[in-house]
Amino acid sequence: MKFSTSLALAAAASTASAHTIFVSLNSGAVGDGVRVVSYDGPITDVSSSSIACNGAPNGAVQSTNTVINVQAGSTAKLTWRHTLTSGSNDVIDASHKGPVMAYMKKVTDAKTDAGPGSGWFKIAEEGLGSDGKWGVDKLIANGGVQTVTIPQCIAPGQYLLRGELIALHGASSSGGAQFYMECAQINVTGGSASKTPASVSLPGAYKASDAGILYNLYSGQKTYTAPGPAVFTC
Ligand SMILES: *[C@@H]1O[C@H](CO)[C@@H](O)[C@H](O)[C@H]1NC(C)=O
Ligand SMILES: [Cu+2]
Repeated sequence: MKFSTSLALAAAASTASAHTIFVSLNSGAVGDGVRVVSYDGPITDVSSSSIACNGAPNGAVQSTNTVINVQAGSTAKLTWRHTLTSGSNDVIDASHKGPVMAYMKKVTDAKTDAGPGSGWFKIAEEGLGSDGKWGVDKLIANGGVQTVTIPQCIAPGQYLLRGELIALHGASSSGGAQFYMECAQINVTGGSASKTPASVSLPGAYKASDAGILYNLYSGQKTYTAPGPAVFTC
């Protein structure tokens, strides 16, 4: 048992230098209001329930009793780090190019809602810019901080805020895209509730064959279409 564990750790270590975790929201501490996993590996099966808020095979999702108040219409800062203890100079390996996105889902209780299922809408997306820079390039340049706007027109109340990064370096073969995500527990205050976003299911919204998931990063393509729905706007 001990032997097989150390073998597994050795195998993981050879690729672990490149992974990432959404560790904290706004000025919160690591894992305070954000459900982190201890292992920074990707989800690669888009039909897995772990595509919503992480989980197997990356270990148990750590629960947190914090729900972070966020004003509708304000910006939220999602911090990404290579591991739970990395600094701002260690966000993710630069080879891991791809989009950085965020989704939200209205829930009754942000502390207990597991995440998978319907109700998800996209609020932010940074794909491939006309300057050739990916969302991941900008995230690294910004010290791992992803800034998103919480829509002003949604209903107040509790939500899960899902930060997502897709690394495309292996995405030219099916199942090779690496999905990284965590869910933060937030309480939106002051929303006007004047619009109800159309929503999708996770798992469900992504197919392994989507143009933004089965993608050759090295063929010189100048455009990229991120998977999932269009970004919701007020
Ligand atoms: C959410 O914010 C509202 C308005 O400030 C407050 O009444 C409510 O207690 C908050 N809920 C949580 C779970 O923090
Ligand atoms: Cu990696």
